[in-house]
Amino acid sequence: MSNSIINLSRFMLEEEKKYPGASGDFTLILEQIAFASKIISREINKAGLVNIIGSTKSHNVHGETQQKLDLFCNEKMIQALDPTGKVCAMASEELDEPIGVSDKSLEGKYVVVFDPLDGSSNIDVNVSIGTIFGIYKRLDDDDCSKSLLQPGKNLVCSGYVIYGSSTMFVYTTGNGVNGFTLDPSVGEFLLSHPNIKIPQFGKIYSINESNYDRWATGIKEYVKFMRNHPDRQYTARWIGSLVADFHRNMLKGGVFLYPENNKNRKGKLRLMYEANPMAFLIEQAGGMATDGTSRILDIVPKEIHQKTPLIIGSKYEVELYLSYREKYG
Ligand code: P6P
Repeated sequence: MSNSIINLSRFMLEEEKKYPGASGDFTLILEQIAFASKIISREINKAGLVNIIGSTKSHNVHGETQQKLDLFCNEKMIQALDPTGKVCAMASEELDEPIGVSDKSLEGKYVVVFDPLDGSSNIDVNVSIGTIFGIYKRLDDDDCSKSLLQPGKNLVCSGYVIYGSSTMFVYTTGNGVNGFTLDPSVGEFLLSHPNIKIPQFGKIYSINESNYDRWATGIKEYVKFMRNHPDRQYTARWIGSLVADFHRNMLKGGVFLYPENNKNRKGKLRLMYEANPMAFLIEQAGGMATDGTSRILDIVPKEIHQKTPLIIGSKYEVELYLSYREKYG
């Protein structure tokens, strides 16, 4: 591929050529997610100026107050995907049940899971937030919604969009991780971070230490060790937006932890549209993702909104966590 400026569309077409039998359906889905993210980026970047900031009166399935932008972003993702006729089912953090698709989509060969706007509590204070998505092939089953409950190892694509100092589209189809930065002047995502690899050792650990007293002993001992590692100087960073903490750690090296605690016994993050897509990305970038006992991508889901502990990042720090849980519980 020449070293000229590569936009996302061209990159996707080059990728598609590697699959001679490709119908273009998958590329269209990905293009539409990128399109929706541009609309979302535009709204987020002016959220402070229009009456779109603030909470609605409604709550999602987890009982969390839905911000106006949450619902806007959810709607844009659905509007972008449904008309393609290539997606036969969708699941979103913002809706209790899988999203019914229009009749013509019933023949769609793919299903999509997404968190349309992760980190909502940061919207009103202008901190980075993101969209997370995963794409599966439809299983040979008439009931398309069953295809939404696949383990993460079946993902054919996952990615996120981070709405921060710039808007970036980062995704994998199993051939490495590539990052594209939005140039708003032309409305194009341009390849800015080719073939992202996470350092094997990090300098950052990300965990909400206000949960310290609710943790099992192994987690406490691990965090105490990270504070005073004999060989490595770590710093703590916690933005409170998974996409932002994850993105920084993937580029700089480090570990993000949201383990179980005695208030959130299954952890807080959702398996299908948060942990799995990030786990696919981090493994493609050379890192690891676990729930403390199993590889995240191996977990067989039981329901679309189920939660999981998530420890994800550089191999050294994740393996060290596993050793502490094995030793201390
Ligand atoms: P806490 C945002 O609500 C989120 O789902 C993730 O994006 C973030 O990492 C986590 O929850 C923050 O949780 O308990 O620190 O507010």
